[in-house]
Amino acid sequence: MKDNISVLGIPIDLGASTIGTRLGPDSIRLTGLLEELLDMGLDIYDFGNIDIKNSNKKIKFPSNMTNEDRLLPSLSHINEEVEKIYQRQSFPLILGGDHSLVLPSFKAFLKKYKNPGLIYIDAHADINTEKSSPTGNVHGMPVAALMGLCSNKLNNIGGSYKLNPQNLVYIAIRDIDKGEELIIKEKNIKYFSMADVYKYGIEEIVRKSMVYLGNLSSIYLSFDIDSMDCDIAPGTGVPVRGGLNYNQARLILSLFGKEEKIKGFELVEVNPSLDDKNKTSEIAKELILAFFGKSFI
Ligand code: NNH
Ligand code: MN
Ligand code: MN
Ligand code: MN
Repeated sequence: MKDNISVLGIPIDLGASTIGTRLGPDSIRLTGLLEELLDMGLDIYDFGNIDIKNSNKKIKFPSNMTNEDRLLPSLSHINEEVEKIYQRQSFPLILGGDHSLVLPSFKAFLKKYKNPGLIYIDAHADINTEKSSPTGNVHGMPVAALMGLCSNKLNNIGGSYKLNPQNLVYIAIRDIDKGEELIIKEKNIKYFSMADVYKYGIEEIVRKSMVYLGNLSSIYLSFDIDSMDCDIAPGTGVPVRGGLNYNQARLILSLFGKEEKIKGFELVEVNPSLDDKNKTSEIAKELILAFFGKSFI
């Protein structure tokens, strides 16, 4: 299935702390990603970018959801558009956009596949609720909303389908808020920290993740570019040191790309306005090509 890809850009930054991830999909496209995928012999159908009404201001709401007024309808709209690409027999590739988009994108996946898994590669856990969030930025909340832990207006975006906490694996997390730590402990959520990455190595982390999710038949991969070390991939809004290096990121994606059970992939949080000469978009392209089987040598 990974030889026939449906591409969708989601140029949103309403959920992020800084504006600019709305430029992510086009910046990644400009690197020639789709042309290189075609050169690899893959079939591509480009659904283009969703039309999102972003805002250049960050407006606070009593709900503690920044930009709530524009964000909620945008997330519902994203869910409808992602469902359209799922009607095509193909492998979905989503280009973000801030990470709030995983709420509607994974809801579409939850609707299509029974009891799916989620592999979440990120410096952050994105499991704040509106109550626990220190920032009010919704890109720090989608995982909690997928489990039904936020307010219903967020939980019910794209339907009331829920992610089972036992079907989630975090990789590369290293910047967790207090409230998030409590939820991860209480729900006994599986994670591999950067210390685990160095202790076991990438191949073993991938193997352990697949074993942990072994009884599931469909898994979604959500890759936040800030899982990488910010000295390597600086074009992102909440940079954190000590992340995956270039080879680790490329290897992890090439190994997950070979897994048949992985049936959807998104790469999010590239912010070209914070980047250094488009380096982060170039890296994003290389990672996506690795996922779809570009050889290392
Ligand atoms: N945990 C912080 C928050 O809730 C940061 C989240 N930022 C991200 N997540 N980039 O991936 O705002
Ligand atoms: Mn719509
Ligand atoms: Mn994230
Ligand atoms: Mn992150």
